[in-house]
Amino acid sequence: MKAVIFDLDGVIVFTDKFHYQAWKRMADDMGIYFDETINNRLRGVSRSESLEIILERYQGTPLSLEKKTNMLKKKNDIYRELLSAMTPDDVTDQVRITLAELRSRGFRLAVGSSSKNAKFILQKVGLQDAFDAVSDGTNIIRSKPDPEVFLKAAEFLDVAPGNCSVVEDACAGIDAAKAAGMLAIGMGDAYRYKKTDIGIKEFCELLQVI
Ligand code: B16
Ligand code: MG
Repeated sequence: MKAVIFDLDGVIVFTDKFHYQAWKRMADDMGIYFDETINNRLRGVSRSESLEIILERYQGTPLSLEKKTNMLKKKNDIYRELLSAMTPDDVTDQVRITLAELRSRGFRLAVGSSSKNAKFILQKVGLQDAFDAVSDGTNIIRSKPDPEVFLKAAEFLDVAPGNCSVVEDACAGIDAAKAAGMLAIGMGDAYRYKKTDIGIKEFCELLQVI
């Protein structure tokens, strides 16, 4: 292994509570039922695909593309406002120490996130210099489970996909890592997933498994 690619939400930071609050406000305004179980289905999924999942419960007249675009903007405006309150305290010491130790062992580190807000989040939590590359929702056409976001990360790092590990919390992200030909390390929801190569319960276990 020469490189480690990290998913962001659910691995490095926990922004799903902000996604939930933002989608909930938008869904309530539209009279659409939305709860935490539905929110769990949005992990690792792009913003526009998330909206389609939420709209499975929508029973009104068909929505125009313009209306959907407005809904996505509204959700993101609320989400960014919530994100702006994040500080370096939103990253645990365990994560910071483990990242620094992996780097000192010579691994190249990247972020591989579906989010278009990834760089903003990294800056808010003071991790903008902790990675050698960031591949995110702004440089891909297809989101997870497509391997594009991880293949781009490997390309940015100039490391062959077969020499990369991915750390993910979403099953769609593990599928993407395997489709990219990478070692898939699963945490949280992905800990027991059938395609996960190695499950870890704590972030610092990376120092033993890589
Ligand atoms: P945005 P990850 C993902 O981040 C989130 O898990 C997912 O819930 C979200 O819809 C997606 O980013 C897009 O985020 O609206 O900020 O572009 O887990 O891939 O780091
Ligand atoms: Mg995630």
